[in-house]
Amino acid sequence: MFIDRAVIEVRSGKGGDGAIAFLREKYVPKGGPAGGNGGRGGSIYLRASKTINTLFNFRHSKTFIANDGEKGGIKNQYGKYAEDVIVDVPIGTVVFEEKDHVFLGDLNEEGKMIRVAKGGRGGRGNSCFKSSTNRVPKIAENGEPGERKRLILELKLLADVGLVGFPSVGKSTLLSVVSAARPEIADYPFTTIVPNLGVVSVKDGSSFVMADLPGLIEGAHQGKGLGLQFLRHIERCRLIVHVLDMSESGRDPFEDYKIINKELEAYGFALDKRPQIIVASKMDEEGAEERLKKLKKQIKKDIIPISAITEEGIDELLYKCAALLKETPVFPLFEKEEEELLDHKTYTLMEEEPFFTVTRIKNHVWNIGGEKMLKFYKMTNISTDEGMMLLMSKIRSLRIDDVLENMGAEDGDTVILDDFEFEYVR
Ligand SMILES: Nc1nc2c(ncn2[C@@H]2O[C@H](COP(=O)(O)OP(=O)(O)OP(=O)(O)O)[C@@H](O)[C@H]2O)c(=O)[nH]1
Ligand SMILES: [Mg+2]
Repeated sequence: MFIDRAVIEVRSGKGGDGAIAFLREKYVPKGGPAGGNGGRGGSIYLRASKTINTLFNFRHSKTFIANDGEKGGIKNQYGKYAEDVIVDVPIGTVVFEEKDHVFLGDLNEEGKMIRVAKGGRGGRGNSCFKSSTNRVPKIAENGEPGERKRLILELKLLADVGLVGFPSVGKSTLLSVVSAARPEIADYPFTTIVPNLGVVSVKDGSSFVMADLPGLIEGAHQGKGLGLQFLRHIERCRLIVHVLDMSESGRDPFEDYKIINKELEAYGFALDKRPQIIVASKMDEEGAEERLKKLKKQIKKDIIPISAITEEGIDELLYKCAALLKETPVFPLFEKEEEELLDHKTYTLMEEEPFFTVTRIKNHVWNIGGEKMLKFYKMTNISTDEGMMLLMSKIRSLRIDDVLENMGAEDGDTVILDDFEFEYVR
């Protein structure tokens, strides 16, 4: 069975809570704040790996969980961060978040990784806060919660050549003749209900992968017949072999040809722009020659006549496929790079005038500015612990740490907001 779609759940770890602690030293009467930061929770990554060929192992909704970061300790001890979890998936897996079907990435190259659930940041311990009015704060941040998502994994067939055509035109038969694949063959429509793959070795020494796809009918792009599900599989084929039935099937091959091409075009993804080889099948049947003659006048393009029974035209077809593949690049499925999309959350806060700005003052020192942010700061009484907590939760909800991270801040960097200072925590 060929499984090409799976739903999994991923849960990244929560950040460890920051600690509240004080140094008590003999000759320092009050001591200073000394609560350490919590460690970052583990993230979850998907990685493309050639060691896996199908999504079979993900068949029963699987859950992947990363650990939480450790709590911060006393005496400024940092909590330990949790290890990230890396899940290997087959090359060619495309990842969507189930909710709203948001595209997360295309794992189309060996070793490529995408982060699908981000580990929560560790909370700041009280030693992080330095203000002139509240020198010994008794507050700490809790760790940021982890993310929980359901993901749809889709593996598209990585076939070079896709056989398309109406049901029963002989697609599976052709695949069985040119490769070791053994698809089901019968004279009723929709015999093939899942795609079959075969490796074709051409006599010139080259080889390619051919996919036998379920038959298409008019309206396939709207889901008719086996429809959409299978148009999806053609997306990655670099070359289309369009099979037309020359037997006395009662159908008009020219009509078939036009209908299928219309379906491909309507589906999008520039399918209609892929090179296409037109094949006239079942040439051993009576009357096939006449029908081919007529078809050639109608289509006015090269048509390769073949018969799976006499093997007429098979070599010619395979040579033609191999030659065209050499000059046909892989088609990009999505225009956007996933790097652009991954951290998109950070940039959704933009108003006409940003609430805050972040500037690098010098190495490891950052300044938060912006009129609105400064106004908020001035109106918050951080000489009380409650006030300071309010300020920190504002900083968190604005995702200022994420912006700092994107700008290259490092763990322990100093962040200045007017006369208040705190540490950046990774
Ligand atoms: N005479 C003759 N019959 C053929 C040839 N190729 C296929 N057939 C017959 O055509 C019928 C349909 O063949 P399949 O290969 O199952 O057709 P298909 O295009 O895969 O059909 P679906 O899977 O339903 O889309 C079968 O009865 C085959 O034996 C051929 O070259 N010559
Ligand atoms: Mg078939």
